[in-house]
Amino acid sequence: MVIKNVNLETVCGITSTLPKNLLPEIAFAGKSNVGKSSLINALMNRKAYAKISATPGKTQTINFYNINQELYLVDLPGYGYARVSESEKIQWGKLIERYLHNSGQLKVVFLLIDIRHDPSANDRMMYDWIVEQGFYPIIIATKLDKIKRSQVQKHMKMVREGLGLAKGTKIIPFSAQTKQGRDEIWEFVENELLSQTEVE
Ligand SMILES: Nc1nc2c(ncn2[C@@H]2O[C@H](COP(=O)(O)OP(=O)(O)OP(=O)(O)O)[C@@H](O)[C@H]2O)c(=O)[nH]1
Ligand SMILES: [Mg+2]
Repeated sequence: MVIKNVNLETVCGITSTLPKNLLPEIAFAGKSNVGKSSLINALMNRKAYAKISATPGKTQTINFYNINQELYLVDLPGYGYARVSESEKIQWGKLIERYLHNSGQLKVVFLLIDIRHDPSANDRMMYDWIVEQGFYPIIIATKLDKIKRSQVQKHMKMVREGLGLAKGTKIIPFSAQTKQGRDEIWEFVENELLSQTEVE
């Protein structure tokens, strides 16, 4: 994908009306601090257009990035962030659910998992939730640069088994630092959009 322009077009909080976009949407879900915003920056070839932070809970809204007037990359709020109130967590959950349930343009959902760690109960819940909404999530195993190359296969297996992935579910290892996996993600998105247009 050649990035000509990017624009943070819509920001939705818990009380916002979600936009009725006409362009296809590609969403990124995952626990707080897993690297969603960093991945979106890498995909957009921008250093820090999407706000990233070492403090979890940075993205508390659904952010729609318009790419080339062709599609949207959608940054979802991170879950599992300890330092917010229970009621706030529930409201974010409802916002994400409302989005997954109502977007007519959502074509691909990526679920990000930190390659270093066993998926958590929240990760499994998110995976099941996405599947229940009728999507086939693609897993992105983030922070690939943090483990030794010799450990990659073992960790991918841990992620696959920890989430109880449906057979054939794709896992793409990715590093925002080295950009490894970036081209594969764009290739997947472009192929998916092409094939879905053909079916319609
Ligand atoms: N080494 C390394 N660090 C990463 C990578 N991706 C993200 N990080 C770091 O992890 C931290 C969190 O990254 P974010 O992109 O803000 O994570 P997020 O998922 O958007 O977090 P929330 O907005 O809180 O949900 C930052 O300090 C990033 O620099 C990666 O691939 N490699
Ligand atoms: Mg973020």
